[in-house]
Formats: sequence, C-alpha cells, structure tokens
Amino acid sequence: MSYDSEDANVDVVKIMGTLGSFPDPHAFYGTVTINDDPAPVGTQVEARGEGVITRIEGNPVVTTEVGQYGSADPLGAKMIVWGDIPDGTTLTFYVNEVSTGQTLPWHSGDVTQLDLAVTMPIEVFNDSFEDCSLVNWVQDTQEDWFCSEQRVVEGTYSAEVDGRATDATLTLKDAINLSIMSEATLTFSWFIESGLDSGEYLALDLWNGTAWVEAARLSGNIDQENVWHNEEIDLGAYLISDFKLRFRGYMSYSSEDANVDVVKIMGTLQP
Ligand SMILES: [Ca+2]
Ligand SMILES: [Ca+2]
Ligand SMILES: [Ca+2]
Repeated sequence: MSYDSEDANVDVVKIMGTLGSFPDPHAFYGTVTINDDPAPVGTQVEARGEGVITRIEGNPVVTTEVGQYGSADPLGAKMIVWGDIPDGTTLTFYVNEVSTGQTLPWHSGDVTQLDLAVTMPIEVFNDSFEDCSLVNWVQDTQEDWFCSEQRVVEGTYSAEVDGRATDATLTLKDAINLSIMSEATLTFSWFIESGLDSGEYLALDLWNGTAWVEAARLSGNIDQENVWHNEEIDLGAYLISDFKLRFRGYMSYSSEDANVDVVKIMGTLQP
C-alpha cells in the first residue's frame, strides 16, 4: 500500500489439522522436586525428544498437587508423550523449562513412574536500594555514596556516587558464602553522567579471598555516557565462603555523578 491512510489487518489465524495416526503414547507420572523441595502447584513438567509433539494437552503438564505430576491411579491424568516417535527414542525431562538431566527411552503404550528432580538457580542477593539507607553496604571515609532519586532502573531509588570522589567505595557489608554454589552470576545496572572526563570511571571490584580484583569498569569519554548499562558477571572464579563486591567511583567535580541499581546474585546450589 502506498499511503499512510491505507491499512490492512489480520485477525484470528487458525490452523486446524488432524494429528495423523501415531502409535499409542507413553505415559508418565511421579514426584517432582525443585532444589530438594516438593515442587509447588503450577510447576510445568515436559518431555522432549525426536518426534515428540509438545504444547499439546498432556505434554507439558502443569502440576495441581504439591510435589507430584500425573497420578499413579490407572484412571488418573498423566503426562502423555505422543507423536511420530520411533520406538526407543530418548526422552529428556524438563521442569519449568530447565532440564533435569533425566532421560528414558520412549515405548509406545507404556506407563512409567519417573520421579523427577531439578536444580534451579536461587536468589542469593538482591538490592535495588529501595530501603534508601544503603543498609547492605559500607562506605569508605569519603562517604560519597548516597541513596538517590535522580535516576533508577527499578523502583524509586538507586545508589549514587557524588563527585568529587577519589576511588570512593560502596562495599557489601556482609560476605556471601558462594562456596556452597556450583555456579553463580552477578547482574546489575550502572550509569555514568556525560560530565565524567577521560581517566574518570565507575568500577566494580570482586573479592577473591585474598585481594580485590577489578572485574568491570565504565570509563568517562570511552563507554557510552548518560545511559544505563546492564552487566552480567560470571562468578565462577569467586565461589568462596567470604565473597564480597564493591563499586568504586573516581571523578573530579561535584557535578559528576554515577549510579548503580538492581544488584543481584543468582546461584545454583551444589548437588
Ligand atoms: Ca532501585
Ligand atoms: Ca564525558
Ligand atoms: Ca572530571
């Protein structure tokens, strides 16, 4: 169409089909645990594999009972794994879209009890600075960090370092035990104002048990200024019992500020 006033619409697109004559399905039921706890009602359980049709009734299933998917009752509902599936095809089982690592061969017509267990990342730390007291943090004697409403990624407040600051630090008050984790990830958002000059920065340091290691930096006149940057840092090298992190700002004038918001650590407990 050639003019702005000329529109076209599409609504209610539907594809109906007949699902061929597939072999009888393989049905499953059993317990389901997440991080060793019975999975809550509403947990999704799914089997995937070559030829398996998913997003149909019976696969995935959503639990209606704590810690249980499907029913042992011969007449009860089950997870139904169906499709154009060659006998013996390996099925892999997922809980809330995360692989359990558990597999079984598909056999037409079988009913199998399979207890599923999955390990999911848990929230280890989360601070969006909404308490407005920097309660989870300590500062060096410059005390240049404060709770700010000037800009945020989430909520009403972020942490702001107010120039002039000479490596002014905002350090996690309580160490976090990451030694019980098999993996962990730190995410946060940060921001430097355009006033920051060359050589000025906001940096992230990680404590490795012996020393602070600079892991990331936003540099004035180098990194994009006046925008939030979302960072994701793999903490695989920091799975120690006394992990800490700190933000560190360096800027020469009182009009030069930088911010941090939504500092979060997710970790997966060791099996
Ligand atoms: Ca916030
Ligand atoms: Ca600048
Ligand atoms: Ca400056």
